[in-house]
Amino acid sequence: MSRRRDWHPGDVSASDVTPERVYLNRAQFLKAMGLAAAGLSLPGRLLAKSPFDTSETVTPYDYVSTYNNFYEFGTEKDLPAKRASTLKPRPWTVEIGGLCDKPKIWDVESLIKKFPAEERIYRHRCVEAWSIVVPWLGFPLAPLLKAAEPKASAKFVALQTLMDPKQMPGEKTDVLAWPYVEGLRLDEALHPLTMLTHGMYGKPLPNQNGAPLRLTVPWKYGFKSIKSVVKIAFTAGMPPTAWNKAAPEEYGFYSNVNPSVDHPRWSQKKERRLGELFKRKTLMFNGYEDQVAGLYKGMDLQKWF
Ligand SMILES: Nc1nc2c(c(=O)[nH]1)N[C@H]1C(S)=C(S)[C@@H](COP(=O)(O)O)O[C@H]1N2
Ligand SMILES: [Mo]
Repeated sequence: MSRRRDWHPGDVSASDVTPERVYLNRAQFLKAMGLAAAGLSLPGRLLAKSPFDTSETVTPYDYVSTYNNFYEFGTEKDLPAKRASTLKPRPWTVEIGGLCDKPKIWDVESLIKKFPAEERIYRHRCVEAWSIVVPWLGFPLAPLLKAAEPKASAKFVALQTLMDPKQMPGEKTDVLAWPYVEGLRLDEALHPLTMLTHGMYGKPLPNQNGAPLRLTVPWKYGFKSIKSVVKIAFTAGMPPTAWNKAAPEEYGFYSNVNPSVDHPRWSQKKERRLGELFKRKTLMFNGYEDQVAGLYKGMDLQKWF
């Protein structure tokens, strides 16, 4: 009997699902994604617990799909789920360019076919001090970046969300400078924890969670995990980021989860896990310290917040 409470599509608040049940759901997901039809064997990692999984309780699907930050659909948490049906996640292309030898415009379908889907259960900590635990489906960003053959001068990666006020009505307002942009240092982007995600809870990603493809960087505050990505570019300098432009004294470029660096307007020491009554302590690097602390060796994380 697994100690971990688990999810399954269709009854996502259920707990203690058997490994067989998880297997079936994962197999069904692959079938739905066309992988079984394409004659590909099921990647072993989908059938077992990933070494990247947290063993913490998965947050019920209803929280994760109805309590969202996605300012392109409004600034209230309930609005993305109500309004994001105007987003058309197919057809969709993602351009990989900038300082690289093999730039390419990928169709999202061919990306998903080329890079095998993995399920990973990650913690996600919003800078607003709430958190969730989500079974994402996606693939590590590193092989996609390497396929573009970045030049030696490439030190950062800049990412951009779709700019289309018809599909994303919030882009008609001036709450942020659109399109939403984000960035990572190249070594952060290549870290094995960094994923491009196209599904969750065994199903394709709902629009409000960033369909068809969003970044997932679990040791950073949630706003680094940019949604509905259309462009990824290698750059020499630190790229601008949407929240840093909006309030530089509140949101730094790195934005690593760090309970000892408070936001100027609130503490970051604790967080509310959606669905739980009592606050829990926020962990350094959101609990991924063993994996990522080496990236920031010798850096003053009070300065580089
Ligand atoms: N394009 C875009 N990406 C975005 C946001 C946004 O407003 N626009 N919000 C960010 C914030 S603040 C958080 S906490 C997460 C929320 O992801 P979720 O809705 O899947 O939980 O998305 C991030 N990515
Ligand atoms: Mo957030």
